Amino acid sequence: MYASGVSAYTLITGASSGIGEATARLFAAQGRNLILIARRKDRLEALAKSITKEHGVEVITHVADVSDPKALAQCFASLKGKSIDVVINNAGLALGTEPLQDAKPEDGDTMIAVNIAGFLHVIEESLPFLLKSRGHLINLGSIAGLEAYRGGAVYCGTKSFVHGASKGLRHDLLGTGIRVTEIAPAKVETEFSMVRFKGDKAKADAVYASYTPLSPLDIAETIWFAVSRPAHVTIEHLVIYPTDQASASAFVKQK
Ligand code: 8X3
Repeated sequence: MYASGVSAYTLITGASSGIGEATARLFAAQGRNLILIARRKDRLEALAKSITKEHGVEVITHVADVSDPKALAQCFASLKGKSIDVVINNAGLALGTEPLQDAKPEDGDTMIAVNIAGFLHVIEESLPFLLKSRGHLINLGSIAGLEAYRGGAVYCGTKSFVHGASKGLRHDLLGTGIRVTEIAPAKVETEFSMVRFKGDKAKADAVYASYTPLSPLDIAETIWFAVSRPAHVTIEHLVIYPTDQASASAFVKQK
C-alpha cells in the first residue's frame, strides 16, 4: 500500500469542482495534505475550509490559471522546500461541439492553451519536486484522446496529446522511480458540459440524461487505486466508462 512521508503533499490542478474536488476530498479522507490550484478563489477557499474542518489535513491553496505560465511559475516557486509526491494534472476543458469549419478559432486556442500548454507547464514545474520524492504523476486524459468524434477535432487532439505525452514521459522518466498514470474517463457528470455548451443547461443536462454517467467520485477512487499501489507497480493507462456507454457516441438510454 501507499506509504509516503506523512508531511508530503498531493497537488491537484482544476481542484475547485468535479473530478479535482472529489479527488481532493478523497485524498484528504486518506490523511493526505493538499496543494489545490484553481481559478475560482471563492470556491477554492470554501473547499479548503470544508476539507480542513472535516479531515484536519493541511490544505494550501493557489489561485492560478494553468494557461498562465507566469502565475504557475510563481505558484510553484512559493512551494519550494515542500515535499510533493503526487501531482494530479487535472485542469482541462472543452469548448463547443461545432465542426471545425464552423467553430470559433478562439475556442480552439483556449483548449490548446489549457489542455496542452498548461498541462505541459504543470508537468515541467512539478518534475523537480517529483524527482526528489520519486513521486507519482497522474494525467487526466479522456476517451476523446483515443477516438475522434464530430465537433471534437481540437478537444480530441488535445487529449491525444495527453495520451502521447504520458506514454513519452514513461520513457523519459524510466529509472527515476517516478510513476506516470493516465486516467481516461468517458462521460463523468461534472460542470464539463456546462462549460462546453457555454452555460446552456438544457444541452448540458441532456449529455447525462437517461443513463447513469460516471460520478467524479468514481474517478477519484480510481486515482486513489493507482496511487495506493506499491511503488513498484505503475498503472499506466486506465479507461473508465459508464456501463451503458461503449464509445463516445454509443449509449443505451432509458426511454
Ligand atoms: C470527456 C469525454 O466523450 O465528452 O472527456 O469527450 S467526451
